[in-house]
Amino acid sequence: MRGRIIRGIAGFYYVSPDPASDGGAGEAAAEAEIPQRSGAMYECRAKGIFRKDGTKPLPGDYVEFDITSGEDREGSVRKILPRRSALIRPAVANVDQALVIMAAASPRPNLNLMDRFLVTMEQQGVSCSICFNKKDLADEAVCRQLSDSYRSTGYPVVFTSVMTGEGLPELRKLLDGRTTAVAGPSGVGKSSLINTLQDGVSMQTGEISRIERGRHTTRHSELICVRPGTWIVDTPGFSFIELYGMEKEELGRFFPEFAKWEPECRFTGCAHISEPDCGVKGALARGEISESRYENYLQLYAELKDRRKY
Ligand SMILES: Nc1nc2c(ncn2[C@@H]2O[C@H](COP(=O)(O)OP(=O)(O)O)[C@@H](O)[C@H]2O)c(=O)[nH]1
Ligand SMILES: [Mg+2]
Ligand SMILES: [Zn+2]
Repeated sequence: MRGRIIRGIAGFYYVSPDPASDGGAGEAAAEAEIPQRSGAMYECRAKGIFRKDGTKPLPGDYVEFDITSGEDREGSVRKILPRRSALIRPAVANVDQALVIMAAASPRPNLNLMDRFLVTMEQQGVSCSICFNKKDLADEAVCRQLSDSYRSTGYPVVFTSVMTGEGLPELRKLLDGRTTAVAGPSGVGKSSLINTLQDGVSMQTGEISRIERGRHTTRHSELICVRPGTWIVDTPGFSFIELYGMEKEELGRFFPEFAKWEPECRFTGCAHISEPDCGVKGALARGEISESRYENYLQLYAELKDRRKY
């Protein structure tokens, strides 16, 4: 059997079987199958091989597994299929993109946290989109400002409201056919959004899922199948992100809107802080790079500079 690990907890892996590998079920049956229903999930142990060769199954992994008890829906993961990608923070395999969610209002958007997240994803080579939720609670002017702040970054930005349904079709299109790691601080509407995005099955996630989700969402990532082929990774909410594994000199690379202007910097390796004839600062002065992005760059740069070297 083939399937996808949707969650790993304390040595157990919950595997959603690929309907196409399920005893010759046809295309139509595959489409009809709702993979996250608890009835269709297998609780698996991993075979000892993984411990020996040092690989550990991750949520998001496509695997081959053996059914050890069909009745109890138990199995054993035999093989991890080749990974397209693996995120380290959060630890998830086969993610196509990340979506960072903030509320446009209540709680007020924390753009510093947003930029930390975006930098971390750039560092890991994952493309990002931005969602400002609770549009119904925010002033037009605030939304325009948020949108302006990220225009030059190239990140897709969507404004949504679970309340009015605004922006949801656009968000769906962004997620369609891909595996998206969703992140954001708590209270911004992540759970509400994920629930409304599911094709009317949010209330059918089933016993195991319902019980364990409540208990574990804060510490474990979990894949949710929105539609066949479209997955959302609900990741633990965060309130602070520290940058790891980068030098201050690299930081500028993780602000994609800087690249266009760096050729205009007089000095190669320009940090875009106090150097004369800096293309990035020129773009900032003309409003082609947003002030909040640049300020967050300065803050992160200072943080990396002050970090104790070990
Ligand atoms: N007005 C408004 N409230 C929302 C919206 N989305 C979520 N909420 C509310 O915000 C609160 C937090 O939502 P929740 O989904 O639990 O956020 P999470 O912590 O990010 O998962 C709940 O009371 C939701 O009903 C929205 O678009 N508009
Ligand atoms: Mg939540
Ligand atoms: Zn410069």
